Amino acid sequence: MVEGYECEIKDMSLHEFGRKELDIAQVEMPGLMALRDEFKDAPPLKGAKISGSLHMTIQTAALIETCHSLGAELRWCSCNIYSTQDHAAAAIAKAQTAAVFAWKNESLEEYWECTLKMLTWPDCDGPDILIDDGGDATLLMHEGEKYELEFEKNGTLPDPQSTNNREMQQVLRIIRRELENGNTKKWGKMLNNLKGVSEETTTGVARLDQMSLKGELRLKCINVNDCVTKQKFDNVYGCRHSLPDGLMRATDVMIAGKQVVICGFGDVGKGCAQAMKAQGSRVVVVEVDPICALQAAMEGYEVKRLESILTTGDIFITATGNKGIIMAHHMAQMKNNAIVGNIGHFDNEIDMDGLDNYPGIKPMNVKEQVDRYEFPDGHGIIVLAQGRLLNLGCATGHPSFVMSCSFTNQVLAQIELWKEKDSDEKYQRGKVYVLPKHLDEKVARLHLASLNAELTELSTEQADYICVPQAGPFKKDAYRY
Ligand code: NAD
Ligand code: RBV
Repeated sequence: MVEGYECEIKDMSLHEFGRKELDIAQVEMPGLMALRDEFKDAPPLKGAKISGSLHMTIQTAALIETCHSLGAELRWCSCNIYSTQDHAAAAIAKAQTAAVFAWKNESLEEYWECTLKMLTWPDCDGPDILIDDGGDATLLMHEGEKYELEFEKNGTLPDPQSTNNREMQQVLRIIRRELENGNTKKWGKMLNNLKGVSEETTTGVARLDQMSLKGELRLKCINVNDCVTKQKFDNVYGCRHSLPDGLMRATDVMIAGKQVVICGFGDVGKGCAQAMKAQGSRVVVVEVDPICALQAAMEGYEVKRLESILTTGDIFITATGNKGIIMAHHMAQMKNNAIVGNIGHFDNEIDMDGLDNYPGIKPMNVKEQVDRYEFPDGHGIIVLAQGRLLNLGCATGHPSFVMSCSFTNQVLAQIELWKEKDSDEKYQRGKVYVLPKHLDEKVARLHLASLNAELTELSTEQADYICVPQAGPFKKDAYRY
């Protein structure tokens, strides 16, 4: 590991490569570049200390440097142990546009140590605003405060062995160590100081909503995922691009002709199914929601239960954001060399523990992020990225153009939270908000020119006739796109 100006990365010598790719990416990220230009004379994030937990990729580097150019100071880590692009981390560390703690192939212990460092600012209580992807940083702070209150009440410390969940063991280990070191108010003070969080992904938003419902959420939150220009672009078209990218880089398998099973036909599943269909595969969808199941059927996909296609499927992809989707006993019944991968945020969609502990199982590493598991009868399956999101584990995640849409929303959310830092009128702690539609339309507008798209304008008569303002918003909030 290279340690220096507040960074822990794999290899600083990769910085030139990272910078070259970043320069190319910026041309593909017109939304972010437009914000840099719009606010160049009055940087709206001036004075803000931003902590970020989001895949440390080239696209994220462009997000970091946009926030930096808008006046923020940043500390960053990845939100997945396999998703960092080491040359992106090196470019940021070299330019010192953020303190970076991330490398590809972290252990779980390293991952949570990086999260701790990203949240711990020298000489103050913590960050002013947070960018989170999946909610791990938010979780650490809230769990931390919970145990601080317990400790204050009766001196008890969290016990990492009290749970079988390997991630939670690390969370509890870190919280315990901080308490033992006398940092008994760290997380509470951090939460009090924090002006808010903007959350990137479906699963992170689900976590925030649950905490809010239970009255446990301590932060003002902006749900970036539900911006139309995020959810209906990144989740759909991003995955449409990066699922086949991950599959091909990992296995180079011929997708045409194969039976591909997509579990979950939400936004991500829709993009995945489209990509597989376009490759000439026969797509089968597994769904629990009758509306999504009917949508899948109307798109021409077969809709089946997993059990019905276990022995015929060639490629199985989970995209549900739920847990326990493909279990070890399912994998045991699959064809020889069936490929199993997940593109949902967390690694609990595929039962990796069950597979690792399957009686007589023989795991064999083929290459980075590709493992073959052989069952006692001699047949095996190929698992991608150990069940973690394969588009970022086996490939480089979504491409720049679509991430420009997502990240322009992220920057707008950060500007909002910072602008409203001294007031509780617009945003209140414990609640989750979405950005107004006019900003969503602005983000889309910023991306049209580089695709040579010509936008038609409404006449005043037409605008009156359909009852919308001539310059938008063009749809009601409930419109589904
Ligand atoms: P979504 O809610 O739109 O879709 C999930 C779908 O899964 C729903 O239609 C739901 O009915 C279905 N589902 C739930 N449980 C199921 C089960 N047991 N069997 C079959 N189907 C089931 O969510 P989304 O926006 O599509 O996101 C899915 C996941 O992907 C989330 O974890 C999200 O955070 C993640 N995500 C990943 C990337 C990436 O780059 N890898 C990008 C965007 C989102
Ligand atoms: N995602 N980021 C990238 N290239 O940086 N690719 C995908 C990238 C994000 C995407 O927004 C999704 O919601 C989230 O990763 C899931 O962790």
